[in-house]
Amino acid sequence: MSEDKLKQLRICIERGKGTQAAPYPPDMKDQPGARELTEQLLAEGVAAEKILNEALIPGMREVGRKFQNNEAFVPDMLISADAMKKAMALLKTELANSNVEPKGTFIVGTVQGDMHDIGKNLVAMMVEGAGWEVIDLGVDVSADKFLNAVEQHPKAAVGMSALLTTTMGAMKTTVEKIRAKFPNTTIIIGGAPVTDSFAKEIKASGYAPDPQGAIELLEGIAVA
Ligand code: B12
Repeated sequence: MSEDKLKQLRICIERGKGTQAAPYPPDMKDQPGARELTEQLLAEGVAAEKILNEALIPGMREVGRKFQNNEAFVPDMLISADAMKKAMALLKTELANSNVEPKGTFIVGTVQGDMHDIGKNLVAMMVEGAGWEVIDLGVDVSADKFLNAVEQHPKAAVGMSALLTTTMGAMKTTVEKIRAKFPNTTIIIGGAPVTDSFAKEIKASGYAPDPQGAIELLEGIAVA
């Protein structure tokens, strides 16, 4: 039962069906959308991580594959992203773990020139759920804005996301700017085009391919 719903949810993300009331896509009219299915799965006791890993992320991955093959276009990615956000808003409360002392502060943002925020939001949400205080600077964040946040929270760790090969350069500039003033700040990076060797090249503290990896990095790397 839950397996069918997970599959249906993955299709909703892929097709951009956010809610039951949404008129798009027409062939899914009146069917439950990402919001309703997520609500039902949570009510059935399915773990938020399972919903994320088995429905939401694979759904988005499929949209990306179609976009790459010219089978889907920017508007398709946008409605899928919107459906994903509707589901993620419901998972956020499940993943947040509010009544513990924060393990540290995590400043996160998508670098300058880059508007992709789904992966960054997931990382923020999971790190918060793991017990960190999260300061989310949003998207298109300049090096100065990152630096400013570190100046206000000098003990914080920093996470940067980039989804475009063209914005990876902004990560380098931002790391340099932070390191010039705060040489020991923990800086972790991620996003589809980013690699471990790129992290080493730009002198970031580490790279992780997913939110769980981000948590492991943050908890493995000592934060002053
Ligand atoms: C949705 C999407 C969009 C949406 C974004 C909506 C939003 N609010 O985010 C919209 C439509 C706006 C968009 C726009 C564009 N996009 Co786009 N987009 C995507 C798509 C389909 C999915 C991205 C996504 O959300 N994935 C799901 C999340 C969960 O995965 P993720 O972001 O990789 O994050 C995970 C990890 O990387 C990691 N992670 C992420 N951040 C961080 C940070 C840290 C610190 C750590 C440790 C880990 C980590 O954890 C996450 C969870 O596992 C990808 C294709 C793809 N498969 O990646 C293309 C893609 C990224 N887009 C692409 C392009 C080209 C564009 C545009 C230039 C298109 C255009 N012609 O206008 C614009 C650029 C706009 C801009 N300036 O940023 C290309 C990039 C190619 C490249 N190599 O540079 C891709 C790869 C599509 C493709 N196959 O060609 N896009």
